[in-house]
Amino acid sequence: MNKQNTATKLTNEASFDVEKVRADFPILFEQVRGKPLVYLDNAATAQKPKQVIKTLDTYYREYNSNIHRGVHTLSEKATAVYEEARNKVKEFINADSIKEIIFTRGTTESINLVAQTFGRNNLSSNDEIIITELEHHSNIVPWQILSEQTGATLKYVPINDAGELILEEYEKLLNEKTRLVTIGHISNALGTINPIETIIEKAHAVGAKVLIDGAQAVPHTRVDVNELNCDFYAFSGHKLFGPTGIGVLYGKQALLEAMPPYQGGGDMIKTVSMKKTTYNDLPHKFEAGTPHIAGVIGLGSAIDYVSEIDLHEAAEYENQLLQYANEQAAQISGLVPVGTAKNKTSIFSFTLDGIHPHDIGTILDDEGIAIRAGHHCAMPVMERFKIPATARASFAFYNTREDVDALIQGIDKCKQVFS
Ligand code: C6P
Repeated sequence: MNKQNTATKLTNEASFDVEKVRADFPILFEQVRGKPLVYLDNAATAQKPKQVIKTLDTYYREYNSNIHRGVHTLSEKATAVYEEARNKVKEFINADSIKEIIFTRGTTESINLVAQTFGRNNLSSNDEIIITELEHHSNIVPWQILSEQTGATLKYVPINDAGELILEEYEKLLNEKTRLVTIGHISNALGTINPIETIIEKAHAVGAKVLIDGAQAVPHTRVDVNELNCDFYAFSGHKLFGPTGIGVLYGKQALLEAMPPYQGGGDMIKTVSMKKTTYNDLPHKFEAGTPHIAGVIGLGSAIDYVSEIDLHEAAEYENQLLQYANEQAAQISGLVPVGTAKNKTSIFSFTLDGIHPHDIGTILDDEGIAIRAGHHCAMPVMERFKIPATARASFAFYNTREDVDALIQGIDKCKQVFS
């Protein structure tokens, strides 16, 4: 491993050394509105460790160059580091080959790529796609567009009052017409961890392919695409402590080989004549134009960083923070947690009687506390709970009990302001 990427190694099994980790994230020592920053908007985007920031700085200072094109030293170096990052992603999610790792702009683009290539090539008016009520808009709208284009029917798995998928209903929706099941690994609005192993197995039993939206999962859990046996897995770099504008689509090689290109342009071709174009091999067939080179290199560095952290131990620590937040919040009258799944990650969504979540967000911001307020790009979830919005605090492994205390005090202040 590159020395500059070596993150704080966490060896203590019993307790997570949060102070060591915090020291890696310079922004956590900033002030907002004259108060120390309490960053609880990690589900929207995670902060970046100094190792990733340094990697980006070094790229732009020392070897900024285009890739796969130049014969000069800088281009060769940039190409090597870019492709090394692809290998890191492959190892990180345990894919079989680097051919299965496509760089995209993020989860959203990864899902759109599958809809417009695999989807348009394989679906017609007799076919069905299953998604769920729990999805982020990025895993709804591309399928609605595809339905309009192909006539395929879109079906939704409902959720219960805790925000868990009703698996019996899923089983009822599955049939020989199901071509694709596309589902979030972890809900961004509620934190529900879906039983994707079962979902994948049942979809495969009727011959359907499965796409997993892993945007909220990769920062909290080890993902092994081989073990999961999913057909596609999508995630974004920025939620994994890497740069924005970069993401990954994993796809099984045979499926990717059979899919047409997503966009045309440089790098995705082998030959172009005025009559005909032949396409490049995987993974380049799906990476048209100059890619986000710094983003890919930064993502590689972020993967180095999280690979040094025991994500299982970190998730346990985050769950303790969630539990603590739930305990403290239970003392606050009028506070209603939204999303109470048995198996959930460190997302604390709630409403406060008589106070709009946007007002909660604004008052908390005055205290230097960053949360997200709104529908979280999951309007069907809000519709299901008959609410316009929630306030959402989302924890990462660098958050502390003091952050939770600040949140609870901030919520108390909201109540005072509105009393
Ligand atoms: N959720 C949130 O605050 P992009 O924007 O492409 O990096 O990720 C889209 C996306 C897809 N699926 C899930 C489950 C997500 O949570 C997100 C992004 C952020 O919850 C921003 S809306």
